[in-house]
Amino acid sequence: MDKKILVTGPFGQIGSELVPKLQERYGKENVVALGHRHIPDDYEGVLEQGGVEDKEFMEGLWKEYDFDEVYHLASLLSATGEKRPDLAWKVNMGGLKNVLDLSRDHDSRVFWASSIAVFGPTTPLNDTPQHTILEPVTMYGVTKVSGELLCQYYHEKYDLDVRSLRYPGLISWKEKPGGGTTDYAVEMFYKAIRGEKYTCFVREDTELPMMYMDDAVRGTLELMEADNESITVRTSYNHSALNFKAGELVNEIKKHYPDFKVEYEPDERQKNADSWPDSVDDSKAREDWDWEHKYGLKKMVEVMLKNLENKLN
Ligand code: AKB
Repeated sequence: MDKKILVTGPFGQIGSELVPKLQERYGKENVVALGHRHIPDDYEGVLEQGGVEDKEFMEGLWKEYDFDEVYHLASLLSATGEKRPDLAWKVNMGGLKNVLDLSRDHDSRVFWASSIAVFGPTTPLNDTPQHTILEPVTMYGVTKVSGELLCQYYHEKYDLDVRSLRYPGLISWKEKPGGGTTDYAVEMFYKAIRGEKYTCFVREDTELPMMYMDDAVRGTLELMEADNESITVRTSYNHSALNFKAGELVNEIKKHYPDFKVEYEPDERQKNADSWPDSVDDSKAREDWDWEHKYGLKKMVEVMLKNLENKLN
């Protein structure tokens, strides 16, 4: 029998790339996209519309489709979460609780998106270990740490098969990120190609872990396909590829666009960036389910520019 899959947040930065991959693997008719407000005109596939925090609505979905797998991506990100902390709590925690409860009751496998935002100023800054101090200072980070503990609790208490990744900043060209702190890394590419000056909202020396979207999507699918026995982390895996300072990314883009100009005007998002690690140790993911990234800085910039040039021209 075909696998039925639910994707929440299907039209965001990750979802818009994950959904086509899932449709290819499992058939368009088997992947249900749960959209909320913004539904792209060109989406082809099964669509439902509603909020993840609405329990009755979510119960109705499970009754109708009896999902085997859920990719729960819907979330407010760090910058929006600071503007609307109550809403961030409601959507991020309410949505996850509903997904975990229904998956427990219907025996669905869950993927949930966590983030490097679980870390905070007291976390070791370099090569941040898998098991370490988690004292985030953003509401987004607070919801991600709480969510990780809830996932582990459901696994321990109810044997729920829940898997998760702490995504770094994700760099992609299909859909722009929205409401995050790492968004500057994507915005730069748009400005460089359009021949416009970029005003960067973090300092030049701000260093963060980042990843090209193809690696992130492949990692997500590989984690979900891994044998149950090989998964030893039920909070969320550190997931890493590359890390660079904002100024280093500018220099790499300048190799292709020498006239690209950037000025730095840090805003309130600098505080979020400063509270996150420079680099993350993801050896547990590499040991447990053979995670391997494919894109370093040079290759990521080349591919990103090529794809975005095609898209914009
Ligand atoms: C954000 O900047 O909020 C996200 C994240 C690191 O989770 N991209």
